Amino acid sequence: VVRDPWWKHASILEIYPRSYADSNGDGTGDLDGITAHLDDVSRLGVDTIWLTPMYPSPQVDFGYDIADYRSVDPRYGTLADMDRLIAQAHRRHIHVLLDMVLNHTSDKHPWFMASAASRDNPKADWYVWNDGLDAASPGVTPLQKRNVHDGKVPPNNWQSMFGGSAWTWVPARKQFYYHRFYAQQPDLNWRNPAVEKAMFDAMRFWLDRGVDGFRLDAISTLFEDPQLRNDPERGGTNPFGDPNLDYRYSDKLPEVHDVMRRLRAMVDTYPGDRVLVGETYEPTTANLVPWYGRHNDELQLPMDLLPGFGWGARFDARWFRQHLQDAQTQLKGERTLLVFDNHDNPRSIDRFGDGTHDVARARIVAALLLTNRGVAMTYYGAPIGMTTSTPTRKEDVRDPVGITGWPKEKGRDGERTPMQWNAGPQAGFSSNPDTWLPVAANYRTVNVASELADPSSLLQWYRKLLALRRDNAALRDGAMTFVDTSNPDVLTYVREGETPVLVAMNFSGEPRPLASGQAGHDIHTLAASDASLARATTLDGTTLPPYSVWVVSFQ
Ligand code: ISL
Repeated sequence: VVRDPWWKHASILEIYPRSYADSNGDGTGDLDGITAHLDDVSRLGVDTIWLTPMYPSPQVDFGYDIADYRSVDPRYGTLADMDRLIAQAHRRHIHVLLDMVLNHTSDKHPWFMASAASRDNPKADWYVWNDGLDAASPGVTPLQKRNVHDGKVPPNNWQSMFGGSAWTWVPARKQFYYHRFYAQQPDLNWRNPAVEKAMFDAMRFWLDRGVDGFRLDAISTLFEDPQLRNDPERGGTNPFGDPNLDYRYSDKLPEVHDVMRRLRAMVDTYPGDRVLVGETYEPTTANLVPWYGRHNDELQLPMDLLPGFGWGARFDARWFRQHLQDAQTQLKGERTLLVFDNHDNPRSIDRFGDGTHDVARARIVAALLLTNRGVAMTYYGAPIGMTTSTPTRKEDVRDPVGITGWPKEKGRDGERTPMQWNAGPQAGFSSNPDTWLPVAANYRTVNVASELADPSSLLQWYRKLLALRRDNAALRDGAMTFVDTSNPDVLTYVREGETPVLVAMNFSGEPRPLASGQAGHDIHTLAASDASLARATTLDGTTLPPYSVWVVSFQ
């Protein structure tokens, strides 16, 4: 018997260490805080945690600017704490994924400090350096002209994702370096084999310590166009006041797939089915296909971020039916990894809510996430319905994206507020009233302790669906068959199996009849958002209350 690798059925919880649990009272979360809550992770019912970066870092981008890939930031603990976290997680059969930032390091990483010191040092070619152009040369764009040093401008119009030029001048080298993100996040030069070796060695360091895989940050951005061509302007301006660019020449270059294949081969030398999850922002399902690799030899789990981001995802039965169908038909049986929530985007409860039925709609989002055939990923706080608490005053903003982009772009603090454990001081996150971001105002009702005590809470709904995903054979692995496929309001599918399971979701604010074409079976409700559904006796014609979900097995 060949058993599926564990990750094919994983339920992953993203944890933002700064915000999960503060064990030492400094107002910032830490590793011991996470370890202390592993029983809560088990109780929720996920089997995998992904920690966003906990490595030593100046914290300009809250850890996505790494200064040492083989240690732990003292604010979060020690390497011994990390070893204990991994061991304690494994004792509970929880897998641990770490974040791996391959595109860039911190500008305080010793590699960059050496590289920036002169043009001839052992690390001189580890980053993307360029002499620039004479400011007076023809074709120089206005954007380049904002960045003149010693009569030189950057070689092209590339912009940082976080605003301003993507090139920063270093007087010691009389050259610019490229940074897709903040200037404090210089891009590594992936055309230099020494860089690849150093980064793979860093990953081996953690694989040897027992981590079960990595979430690869901003993975599409590793390579830049060798000719450094100008990105085309798309018209209009972005929230930072710069022209909108199409990131054609610094994103998704084909070379990244060669690295992914070598990386996968390296990771596959380890026992225990280690897994590579990718941060792959793609506007369509078809665009995700290349990330799996032509021979399934790249990422096992590229993230499908469509539901978690822009690109037209709507609280709409038709949109999600199409999206889930695309995954079934286009991904050749590979697992999807739907992402609704993460540390970069407003929480889905707010994006898909209407202000009145937010929790009811969140139950549907939970059902979409947890009853589809794929790997599920949720974000800390989503299962209790934590909301986005975006700062209303510039002086309260901590995310530099919000500081430079204010007021059009308010940054990502809103989705990173402290975890709400209970109704006590600081929501049980910290003993210190001075938490790094304020606790959201709704913590007295929206918290783990209150929701555990309430059988009708969103948390109990998540727990129920997570348990079904784990224990019910059809939900775990069964093919998805969509029924009543032109219904504009009700999304219905069957997860096939010896005992099939029907999932029906009414996206509308009106009652709607279920049209399953499955009348006459013996039925057994597995989960129902409304008591009336638990009493239903037929699969066809049963009234689905507004914003309801029914998960029902039949024979
Ligand atoms: O945040 C985004 C959309 O809301 C993306 O543009 C995001 O900046 C990009 O996908 C990369 O994100 C990742 O790398 C960044 C880091 O700031 C993000 O937190 C991380 O998820 C740089 O390391």
